Amino acid sequence: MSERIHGEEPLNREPEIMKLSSAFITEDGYDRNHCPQPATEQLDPRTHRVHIDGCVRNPLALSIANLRSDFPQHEIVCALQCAGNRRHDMRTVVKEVQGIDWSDGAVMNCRWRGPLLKDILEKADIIDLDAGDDAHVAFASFQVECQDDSWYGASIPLSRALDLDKEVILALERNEKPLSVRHGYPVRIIAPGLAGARAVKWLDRITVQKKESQNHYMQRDYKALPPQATDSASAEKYWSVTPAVQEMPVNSVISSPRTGDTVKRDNYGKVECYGYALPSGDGGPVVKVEVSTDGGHTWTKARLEHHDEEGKWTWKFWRAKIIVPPGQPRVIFSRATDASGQTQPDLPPWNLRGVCYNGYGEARDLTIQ
Ligand SMILES: Nc1nc2c(c(=O)[nH]1)N[C@H]1C(S)=C(S)[C@@H](COP(=O)(O)O)O[C@H]1N2
Ligand SMILES: [Mo]
Repeated sequence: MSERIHGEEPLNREPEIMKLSSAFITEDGYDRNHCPQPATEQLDPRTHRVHIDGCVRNPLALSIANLRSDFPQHEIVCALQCAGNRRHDMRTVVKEVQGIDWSDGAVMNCRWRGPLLKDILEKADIIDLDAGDDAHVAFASFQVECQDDSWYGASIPLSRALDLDKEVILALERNEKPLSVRHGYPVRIIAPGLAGARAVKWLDRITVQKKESQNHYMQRDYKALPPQATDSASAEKYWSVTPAVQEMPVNSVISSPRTGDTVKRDNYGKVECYGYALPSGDGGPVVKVEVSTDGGHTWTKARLEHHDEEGKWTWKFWRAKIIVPPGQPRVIFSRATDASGQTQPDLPPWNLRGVCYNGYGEARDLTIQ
């Protein structure tokens, strides 16, 4: 097995799942782009500015040096995942969906470092918006034209941006090195627990405003449309009334064995399986993963691997040795539960864009020897 390249221009790829599941901190992370990557020369850290504007008394234009030196640096370890992760499962288990055929590698668990968005907004001095839950902080990158819009943008609720516990940062570093161009150099948003689509790369502008970002990728993509939206035409009337995906759901994946594999049992008649699990929004950490070999009737607890850097926002590796009778086709399911009590359903509602799929992790069509 190898990495899966879904497209070169723009670059969309996911690493090979066993490799991805072999290190707690991900070096080779997936790439998800709605636009070509900006040219490296274009991203000059000496001239790059992040503008802070909108409903603020003190608009700012911050250089990379400002972001690094004028604010305390905050480090978090968190998973970043595309809302389209596991779309392949929704397509094959339920029915056809629109979008890149992501398997389960559109996620990375990394160490990110940079100033807190909260500190920057405080310096910009927010004016009382009087907009309640509609108040949003919008992020924009104007560096390159996107496929469905001329720029890339997203927004998150202002309340989340100002909540210290939510740890939203302007990341300058990934895994103790400056961001690579691929992952958003010189600065990107990292909003733990939220869909990757909100983690705007090559960040140019932060705007405090009374409504969501009006960018295409906030308004007409990354939404779990109701099942009545079955094609692009019938989806039309639902886009404006369906909420944008923000928090990601609890999830788990079986990294080994994989669907279609032939597996030899050990001397005790057992098969070893392992994978990763992800908490819901800010409901982490994952506290339990179970596996089933009888279609979900009975479950066995998997062992959760401890890692020194684990926390509320990180993924969790799990491992189990389970008795599976010889023969085929055999199926193994996994099911994660997080600290907030959220548990994976067997099947979430189907949605046209195949986002937020979190049905049981699965390995099907196994031949057990
Ligand atoms: N400027 C910009 N930011 C972006 C995107 C993009 O296309 N352009 N893609 C978003 C999506 S949908 C995801 S899932 C993550 C992917 O981040 P990565 O490429 O570092 O894995 O970036 C987000 N930020
Ligand atoms: Mo994404």
